Amino acid sequence: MTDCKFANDAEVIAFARDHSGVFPAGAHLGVEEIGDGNINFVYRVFSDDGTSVIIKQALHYIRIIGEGWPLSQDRIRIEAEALQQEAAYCPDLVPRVYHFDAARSAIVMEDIGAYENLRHALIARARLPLLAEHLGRFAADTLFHTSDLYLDAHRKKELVGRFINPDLCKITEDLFFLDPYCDHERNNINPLLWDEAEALWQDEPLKLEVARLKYRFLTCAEALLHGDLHSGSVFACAEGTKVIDPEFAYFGPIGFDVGSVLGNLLLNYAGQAQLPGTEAERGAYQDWLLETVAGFWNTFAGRFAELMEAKTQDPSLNLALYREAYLADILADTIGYAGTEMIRRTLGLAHVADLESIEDPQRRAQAESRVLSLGRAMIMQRGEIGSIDALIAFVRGH
Ligand code: SR1
Ligand code: MG
Repeated sequence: MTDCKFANDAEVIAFARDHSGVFPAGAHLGVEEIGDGNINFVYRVFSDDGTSVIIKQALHYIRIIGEGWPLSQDRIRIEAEALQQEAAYCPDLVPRVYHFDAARSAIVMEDIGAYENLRHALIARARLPLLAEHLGRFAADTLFHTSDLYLDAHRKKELVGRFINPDLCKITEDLFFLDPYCDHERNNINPLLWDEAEALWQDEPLKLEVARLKYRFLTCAEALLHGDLHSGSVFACAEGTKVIDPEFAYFGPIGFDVGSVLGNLLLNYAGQAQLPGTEAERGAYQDWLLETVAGFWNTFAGRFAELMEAKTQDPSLNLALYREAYLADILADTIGYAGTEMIRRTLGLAHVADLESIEDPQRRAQAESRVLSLGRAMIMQRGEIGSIDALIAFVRGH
């Protein structure tokens, strides 16, 4: 599979024509490479009449690093199977897969070009009326239906086996839970933040809590996670939402996915304070972001509790008190993992445009510093915050 890269545009076009079934015979097709992610190659193939498909191809290395960082191509099978799993419960919230091709290490899928990348939309202060409800439903339905609360014991373990994803998990294990907490060569640190980074490397109480979260990431096979549910993996518009890119999918702690969404909303919240615009515009958008945090969590928790009550077969797990306790544990994990996402996007290898697009280094450092201190506080106090309203008050007061 290592030599599967398309040699030229004609090969990409022929592949799309043969495996999508959407182009009329004889249609004239064009192609453009549109990938702006870190890891893969993404092509858009289009015809004169406006029909188009996306081809995502996984090579045997990380795109932004090159052959020096090899990566298993099994990730594209995992992505195709995860998209199938997600489509079983939220068909409206994921792109349609037309074809998976193991030999080419490629997926042919629906073009969601009418939707905007959520990260860019948030930076531009777009208000997306359906976002909170859609992401909350996506998280509740995909996570509940792949957990032991729904699946029978044999099916659950069979699925855990299909989604063993060691290379991609190792990226997260290192980039989230190792690099930002030491002077690692992969880190990317604003020089104005150097003193704060050094203080964090000496912060033993914080490192203890991060170790606890990391160990749960390594060992807690609770549900099939998307595994990389940051704003760049979501496309949205006023009418709908699509979640893409589940190549990091594996069985892990539910709070990791939920916390990734929350952490990314809060990264934008902190960035807004220094992005262009009047104070009133920025403040109003920060209010919308916090409403979205609450709407997302409330949809997720409400739907998850409903599914537990209606569909959990095991009577020893289907108890009102257990539902409440279970969601309280997920909230604590969510707050903690959100904190690790915020810290790794500030000190680690992979930064986010919500902060990077703040041109003035002083102002960027102010936003980054706020992210670091809020992320730390969320990790440390994740077990005490207790409700989404309390988290929002905590963020506002920080
Ligand atoms: C080298 S990969 C860096 C990041 O990109 C992916 O989208 C994941 O978030 C990963 O941590
Ligand atoms: Mg990705």
